[in-house]
Amino acid sequence: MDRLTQYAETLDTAAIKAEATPQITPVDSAFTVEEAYQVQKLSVDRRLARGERRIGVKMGLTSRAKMLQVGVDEVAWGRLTDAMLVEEGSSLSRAKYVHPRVEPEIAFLMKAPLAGKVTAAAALAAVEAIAPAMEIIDSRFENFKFALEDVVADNTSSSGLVIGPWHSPRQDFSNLGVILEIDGEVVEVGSTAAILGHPLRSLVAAARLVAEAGEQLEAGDIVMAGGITAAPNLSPGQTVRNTVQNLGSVMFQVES
Ligand code: OOG
Ligand code: MG
Repeated sequence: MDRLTQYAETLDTAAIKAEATPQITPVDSAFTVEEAYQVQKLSVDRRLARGERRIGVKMGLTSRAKMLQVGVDEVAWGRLTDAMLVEEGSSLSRAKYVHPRVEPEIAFLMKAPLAGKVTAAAALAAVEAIAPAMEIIDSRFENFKFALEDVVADNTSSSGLVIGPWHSPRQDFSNLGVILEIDGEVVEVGSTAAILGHPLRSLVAAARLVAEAGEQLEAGDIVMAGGITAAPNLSPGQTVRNTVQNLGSVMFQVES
């Protein structure tokens, strides 16, 4: 088995078992970002071979707050499958994760394919709807510590997503207030402007990055725009809610 296939298997198994695995880059200094994206694809292909279905992509590290929290300052993307969907208003089990965190985000629903170098106007024209959302991220690496290559190989820590009510994108969503609450207490506040200055820039970047991998955004795809604030840890018993100005809110609970 070649080393990239080996990394993909290790990361996929770590996710299934909810057990942390050592970082790759400290022992393989030649590991490149390009190879890391190959590992990501190999690992998600294992999920698809088990019957999971591709539902879209996620952008990561699109805000200063996120870049600072994990010490990686380059935008990255990952692949989403139906098994990662957490029903809005439902409970997830803490035991299925290594060390989960939650990010307030917004999501795009695509109505047309999009790929390559596109303008913001073209990206907007391909959007059916926008929604308040949360991503549950769970690095498979020990201590939630990684370099860019590691986190890309690990499908950018993707673990779950919760989507709130869909709204028309024919509104100004460039600077909407965002409030993340845990058990009714405000733990993070921000603005959709934290996402690269405008969330549409994240969609433009997604179209370019997936095209570099020979893929495209499809009609019906969900695109997660990226965390707006730093991501707090999740623990059993919590009720977590993200409220986005004009878009309403989205919530889930954490069980043991
Ligand atoms: C990497 C994934 C970051 C986001 O929205 O910025 C991400 C991580 O923090 O583990 O999903
Ligand atoms: Mg995210």
